[in-house]
Amino acid sequence: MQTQLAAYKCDTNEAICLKLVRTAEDLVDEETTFKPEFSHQLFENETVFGYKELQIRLYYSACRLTTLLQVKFASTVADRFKGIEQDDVEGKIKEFIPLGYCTGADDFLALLSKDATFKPFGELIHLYTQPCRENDQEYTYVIYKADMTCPGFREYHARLQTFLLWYIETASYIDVDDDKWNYFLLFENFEHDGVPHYAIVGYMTVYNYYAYPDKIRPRISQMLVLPPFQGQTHGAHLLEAVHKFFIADADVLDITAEDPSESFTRLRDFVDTKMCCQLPSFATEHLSQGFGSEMISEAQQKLKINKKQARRVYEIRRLGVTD
Ligand code: CO6
Repeated sequence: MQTQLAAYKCDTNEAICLKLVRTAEDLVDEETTFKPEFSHQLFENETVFGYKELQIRLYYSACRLTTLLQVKFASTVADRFKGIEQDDVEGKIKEFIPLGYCTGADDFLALLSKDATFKPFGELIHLYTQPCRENDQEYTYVIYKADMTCPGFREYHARLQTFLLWYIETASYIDVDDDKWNYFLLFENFEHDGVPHYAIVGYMTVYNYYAYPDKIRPRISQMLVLPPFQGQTHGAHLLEAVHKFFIADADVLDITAEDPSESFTRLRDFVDTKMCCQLPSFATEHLSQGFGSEMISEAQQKLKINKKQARRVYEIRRLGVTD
């Protein structure tokens, strides 16, 4: 009996299928599916009980993030063993995603055409182009700074933040009524049927902490580049653009990060080192003289990088020039 029941145990990291849908074909294309890294915030031990061949489809339109939720399976434990119930998968997911999602593919596809009229929220702060890995075509990427006063952004953010659960181990939803939050969103600008579209690539939330006596210390709280776009330098572009946005603000003392993960630390080291390379005090000829006060003050004043991080950059630069 125990082994028969064990066959109804499902790994939720495998069962959950995520997608960013641009065209109707994407809906049935296995190649566009990606999986969570974590699902423990919803499912204890990242498992659910009671299904065979469970597939939890959580698909989003690439621009508006119109959502489709479908729970598919071959059979349930109740079909075979009377009196034993399966876990309520849909009920659990419903607790975490905003209302208004579709459950039928036809409804979802009918709404997909609305992606053509989607425009990013807020103000454009940076733009860059990059060749696409697959077809070598140049793509344009835009970074916008949004806030909760932008019409529709509150609802859009509620859909966007659902991705955090799958990729940041300790992620939690933020209090969007607190106006000290800054939102930076990165989109890929592509053409479909001659119409420009803006597909979400990633985003960052930054909280404006107070710094004595009259300054702000922005703290990066959440950063996510969606899996289909990871490892293509978009994270570096987003982090550098946000950093430069705050450098230009005279009220900002320095920029910090909340509980940085290993991958974020690597990214920040790369971006900070790249920026510090442009400072005279970090020039190769000064590195042999050790970590000096000139480095600390230049990094602080020109780049709003604090002493501890400036020291890390120095170590990285020093290592880079050591035979
Ligand atoms: N040349 C050489 N190397 C580069 C370049 C260039 N031009 N640009 C970036 N890089 C390096 C960079 O240092 C990274 O090094 P490795 O990881 O050792 O390969 C790497 O290339 C990737 O950089 P990329 O810009 O491609 O990063 P990505 O777009 O994938 O974004 C990420 C990084 C961590 C944001 C993303 O992978 C992600 O969203 N992961 C899941 C969620 C997550 O872990 N978020 C961070 C946790 S939240 O810590 C947190 C403090 C808060 C914000």
